[in-house]
Amino acid sequence: MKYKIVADSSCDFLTLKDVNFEAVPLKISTNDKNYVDDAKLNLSEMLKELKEYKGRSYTACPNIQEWLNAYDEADNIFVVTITSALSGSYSAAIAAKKMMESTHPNKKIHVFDTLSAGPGVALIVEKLQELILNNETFDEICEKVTQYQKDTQLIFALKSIHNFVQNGRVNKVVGLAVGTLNIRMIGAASEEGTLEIIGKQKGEKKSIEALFKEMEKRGYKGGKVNIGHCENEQGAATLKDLILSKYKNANISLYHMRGLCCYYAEPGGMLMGFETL
Ligand code: X90
Repeated sequence: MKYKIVADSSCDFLTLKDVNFEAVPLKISTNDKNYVDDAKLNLSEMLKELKEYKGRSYTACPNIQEWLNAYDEADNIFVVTITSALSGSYSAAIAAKKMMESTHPNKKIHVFDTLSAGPGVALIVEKLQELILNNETFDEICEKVTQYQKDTQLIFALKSIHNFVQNGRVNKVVGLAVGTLNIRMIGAASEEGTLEIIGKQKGEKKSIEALFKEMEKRGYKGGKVNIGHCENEQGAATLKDLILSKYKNANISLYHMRGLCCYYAEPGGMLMGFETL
């Protein structure tokens, strides 16, 4: 096949229909065990073990060699990574691109730094899929997806950001604000791709309403929505119904996220990527 999409596992996809696709896993580890965020990961077992685990846990992005392996067979490759503001995934993907291009000058590789995570990354991957299936050229696709990124946003509600704080990815003061009984932190991916806090809400119902309000405030007009959750099917479904009650034709996908996003979003967490077109 002519084109290939390669994304790190923050996109939550294991496969993608009708296009050549590969997910490169990030890793989650404790001092006792490593979890690879691929199709073989037993997600519910990982979440259960992490809940019981008393020590520290970590994550690691794909290394240069892992990206290189995924660039192997195709000639036109689109690479999609989690925000470079919180992970080394993008830098490793760029380093691998440079190495591959020096030995294979005819290969075309473009790396997108999504400045987002989870359902935000998924929107970019799906847009690439759509344009590839439309038979657009490599350069056209790069241009359109770069524009499309500006027309998407990511917001979320989290019950805990313990793992963010533990891994030094937000400051402690922010971390202390949540974790209190029944408090949800409402946040967004900032323009720079960092975790930005918008406010706090008490309880699930209020936080779902706040998410809906926030998406409209940020320019949602009935476009596509990806809702990813971690052990919160019900909250995600309530949010979906709320969006549909006003935007009847909205195209909304709802799914359980994979290892990396679940690790940081933590059980109860919900992320929403949406178009502002
Ligand atoms: O390189 C690594 O070890 C991975 C680090 C990833 C850190 C970010 C994970 C985000 C997962 C959680 C909530 C959304 C925050 C979005 C901010 C852009 C999703």
